[in-house]
Amino acid sequence: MNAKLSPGLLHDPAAREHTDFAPGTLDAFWMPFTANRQFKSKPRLLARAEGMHYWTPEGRQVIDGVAGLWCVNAGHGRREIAAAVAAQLTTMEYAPTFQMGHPLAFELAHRLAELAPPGLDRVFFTNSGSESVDTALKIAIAYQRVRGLSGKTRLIGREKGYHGVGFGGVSVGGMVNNRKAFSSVMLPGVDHLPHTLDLEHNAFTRGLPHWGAHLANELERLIALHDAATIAAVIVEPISGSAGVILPPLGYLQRLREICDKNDILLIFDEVITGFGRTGKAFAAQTFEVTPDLMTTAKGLTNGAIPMGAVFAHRKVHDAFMQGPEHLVELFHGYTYSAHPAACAAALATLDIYAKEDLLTRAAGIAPLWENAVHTLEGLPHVIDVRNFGLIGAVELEPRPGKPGTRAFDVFLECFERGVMVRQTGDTIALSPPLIIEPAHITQIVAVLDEVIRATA
Ligand code: PXG
Repeated sequence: MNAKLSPGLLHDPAAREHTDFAPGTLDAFWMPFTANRQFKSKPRLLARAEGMHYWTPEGRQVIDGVAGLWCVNAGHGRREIAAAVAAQLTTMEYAPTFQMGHPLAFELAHRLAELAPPGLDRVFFTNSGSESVDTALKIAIAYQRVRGLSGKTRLIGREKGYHGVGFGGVSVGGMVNNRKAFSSVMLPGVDHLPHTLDLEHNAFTRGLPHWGAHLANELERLIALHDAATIAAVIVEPISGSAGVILPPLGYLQRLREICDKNDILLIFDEVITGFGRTGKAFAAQTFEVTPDLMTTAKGLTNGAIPMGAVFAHRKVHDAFMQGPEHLVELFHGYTYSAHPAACAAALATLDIYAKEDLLTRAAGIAPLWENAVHTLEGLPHVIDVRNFGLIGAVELEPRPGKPGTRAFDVFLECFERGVMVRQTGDTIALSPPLIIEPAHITQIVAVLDEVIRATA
């Protein structure tokens, strides 16, 4: 190892070789969703990536069990994406999309509309999942207003839901740590459905649980409480990711759809993690055969290479806005970087890879092998549930008395030491590997998890 790495040297390509930091080098970066002081006392750095793997600065190979953060669906280091972005940046690095346009934005929206569930063929671009969620919530409320139903402003989310970190997203979200500091400044008029995680009835179910469809009927109770005339939309993740992989019971999403239809309420699917092949079709809406009115996406849209999100709107929602005088702006919403040219180039190259390599349906083929592999972890010490669907897996561990989350965190750390990157949330280990995963990778990931769970007290 060379001299200690100091802040002024961080830009140096040779920095990749360093893991020995001079005091203060890591201080300035206030890290997101991270125990900053703990991390900086023993940093875990990634310096390079290719295919299914990351490499640490010391050159240690780590298999990626979580596709970065559920986003690198086509695997790492895809040269086609890098080349498309580089070419776009040298041709035209930026163009506004407010009262102007550029060809890639229209081409991308068109390509996405072709992939989308039936009717969801109008696309609004954002830069992240959080922005997609807040955009969809605003579209839902504005949609009711343009129809003359301005009393329909209430939003219904779900306990344990994760919809990003905007004020709209945390208000409809249901993860207490993301909410409690902001509880007095949340959106008004929000209520929550109960979550569908139930170990008593469903522990160790393979695929979708059989018990729990009736939990969708709680929407009828909320409607009886608030009245449908006050409710704009219901938002749920078809499969919750951040809360530790919570699956929809069989028939649950269909039931939500029926109740929304009966009561003239929009249904929003947050497909930020389920979109782009994670469940075995392009979108979970297609896998579960339930079509929402609005669908939020991000992550896999650009394979994680450039930040971008997209909200898919049903044509009926979009067309409701296209009524007034034609010279007026229909929706007062948008971002400087909506449909950024470099992001569009990355997304188009990503869609080409997905098509060429059949990645959007690949999870369906490999899912049985994945399911069998992750369910071998049943019966290990402290394992209280194993859940799976498509190329998603979760192992829930019994919390240590009085120290929730620490057991799974220790498993996460030790897996990283042994060359496997997993994700910890509460006492659940979540898995969502790149969709290019091969059987040998599955064997390796599960074998290391098995060893580490056995070794973790
Ligand atoms: N909706 C859903 C369903 C998400 O999973 C967001 C919105 C927000 O996206 P942005 O791009 O604003 O972060 C997400 C994000 C995890 C994990 O470990 C999941 C997310 C982010 C970080 C970690 O499960 N999902």
